[in-house]
Amino acid sequence: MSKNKNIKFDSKCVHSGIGEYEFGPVVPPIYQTSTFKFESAAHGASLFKGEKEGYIYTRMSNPTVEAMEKSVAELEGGFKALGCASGMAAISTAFTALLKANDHVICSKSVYGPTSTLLRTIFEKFNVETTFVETSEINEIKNAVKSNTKVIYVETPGNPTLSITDLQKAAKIAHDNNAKLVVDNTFMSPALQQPLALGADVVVHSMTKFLNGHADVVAGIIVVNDEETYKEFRRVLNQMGGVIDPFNSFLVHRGLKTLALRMQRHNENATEIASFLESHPKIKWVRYPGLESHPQFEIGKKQHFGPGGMITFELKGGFNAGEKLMNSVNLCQLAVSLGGVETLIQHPASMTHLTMGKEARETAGITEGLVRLSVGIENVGDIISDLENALDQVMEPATEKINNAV
Ligand code: LCS
Repeated sequence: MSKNKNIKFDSKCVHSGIGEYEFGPVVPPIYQTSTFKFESAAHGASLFKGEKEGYIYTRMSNPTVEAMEKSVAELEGGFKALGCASGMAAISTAFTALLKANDHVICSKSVYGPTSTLLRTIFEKFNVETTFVETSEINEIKNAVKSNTKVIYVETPGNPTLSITDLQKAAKIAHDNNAKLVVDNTFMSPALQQPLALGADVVVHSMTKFLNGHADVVAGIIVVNDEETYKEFRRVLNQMGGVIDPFNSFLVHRGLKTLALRMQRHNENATEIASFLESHPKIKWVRYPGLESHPQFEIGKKQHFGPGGMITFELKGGFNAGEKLMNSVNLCQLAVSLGGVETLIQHPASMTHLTMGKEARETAGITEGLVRLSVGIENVGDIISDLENALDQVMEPATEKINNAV
């Protein structure tokens, strides 16, 4: 806990997780070591038995990792957190800890492609069945519940459709049926959405994105609400082995200090860019939680502390026009991933969501022409002129011209 429990979120970003260290540094040192010396054989044995507290081996725990974990747990309002090697390591560890053969999972249709593929291929191999539903339609969750449903897994806003699920309602369905609600909070970060306070049992993140914020780390985290769950997840993570390393923990912890500031700028820039795109004649539709045209705008308003930095849209000219746009940007970078300080643009159907397959993409609303923008913290005027110039390179689609002429 921070020295002052009552400080606000932006102050917590700066101060949380920082303890006392030799020589009094204000930043936790990087304990770049795989192992820790014991005072004696008996001391080593007592650490392994759990009779004494202390560090043994970095896969089990490490002070630099712990400092970052404390910070994220505090920002999410959770009991404790477990740093993982990637977002996918966090997600697969959470599923492994919560599921056994013949269990059933309900998962949002619109999730990061490999999350869907993980359930469809690897967990299916172990006889875990998954039903994919549009979790923004709360009745679809309710109707999918079976007697063996153990996990309701929600990504909100979903990647890449940005559909928003009412977490309070999803938590009630989970708890009425003895299941756990697991929420991927990657797209919002705890600065904009705190699922545990809304009833979720477990939060996962790709810290590769907004939490680290600088596109220079691959990392993940799981946040849990109670000691029993923490112990079980720690045991599973230790055995599966997908832990974060001290240097990446240090970088993420450094990134967290500016989380509140960065998210504020992501909100401001994306709000302006979403309006610009929505009013542009070559754009067919725009999806952004801050636009009133978003189908779950009201849920977002209630559930979020800001609309976030992610926008999806489709050009009237479909995929070909989107491709031309992506090849014509200059300041915006054509790359997957998201949540960094730089604006990124990508095409989910041929990139991040390729492995899901066409059918799963179609039912999730991931159209072939959908383009995803992760709005950075550059000057918003510069981002808009880059998009404007790129849109100028896009030809008017022939069909649109005909329609307009009629
Ligand atoms: N959850 C969400 C919502 C994600 O967007 C991603 C990665 C992951 C989990 C997995 O995290 P990782 O293992 O990569 O740290 N999303 C990506 C994307 O949309 N483009 O590239 C990666």
